[in-house]
Amino acid sequence: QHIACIFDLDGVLVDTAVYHYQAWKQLANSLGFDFTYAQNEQLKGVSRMRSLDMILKWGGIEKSEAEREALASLKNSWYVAMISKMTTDELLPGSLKILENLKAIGAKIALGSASKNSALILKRTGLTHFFDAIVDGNEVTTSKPDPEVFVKAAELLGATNKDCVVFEDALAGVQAAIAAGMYVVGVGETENLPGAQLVIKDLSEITIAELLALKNQ
Ligand code: B16
Ligand code: MG
Repeated sequence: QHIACIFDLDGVLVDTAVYHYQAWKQLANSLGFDFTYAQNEQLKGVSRMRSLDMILKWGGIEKSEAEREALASLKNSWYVAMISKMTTDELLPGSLKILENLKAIGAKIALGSASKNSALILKRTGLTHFFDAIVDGNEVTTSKPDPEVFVKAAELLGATNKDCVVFEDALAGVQAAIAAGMYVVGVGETENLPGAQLVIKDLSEITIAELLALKNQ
């Protein structure tokens, strides 16, 4: 099958958003402020340093470059402590099944994530072996909505961009996939993911047959 699938990690395959939220909240609280659930939504798919900059702005706080590096490391140490205890129970609905079914038809599978912690998360949740290529925050210089992460993933898979289907829960990720000329399946709410060819609530809502039809239309 001439189909290659590129999966975002947080919010598509695994439920790590709650841990990012807890760790950022703890950091903001330690600096004497808080942020809302709606603000937290804006952090999805956004890199660690950009997330920190947004949070500091919400708190009306300015920090030097060195202080920002230290704060980002502190947040990450709390986050890593949390994800180190993750289990396969934290896979989102349909993740395992779609990966198994794609493997069964010989489709190529890549990860395209902004996270620098993807290796640990994949290991803890037992997903590592499904991936023919892994591109995450350690490999890219420009973050989503720049298409770099998905373009690199396609290159590693030996697939042309138009043969790739990207699964994304963040608007920046949907925009990145469109910029790469790929098909996008949004995971979440339609109103949050304009531009996606199809939006599903979670991966249990799509079959391989539907996926092939989407790509061939
Ligand atoms: P880390 P994704 C993104 O992962 C998350 O959605 C975002 O909340 C996080 O800030 C970013 O990874 C960086 O993560 O701090 O672990 O490097 O959705 O692109 O898989
Ligand atoms: Mg995501």
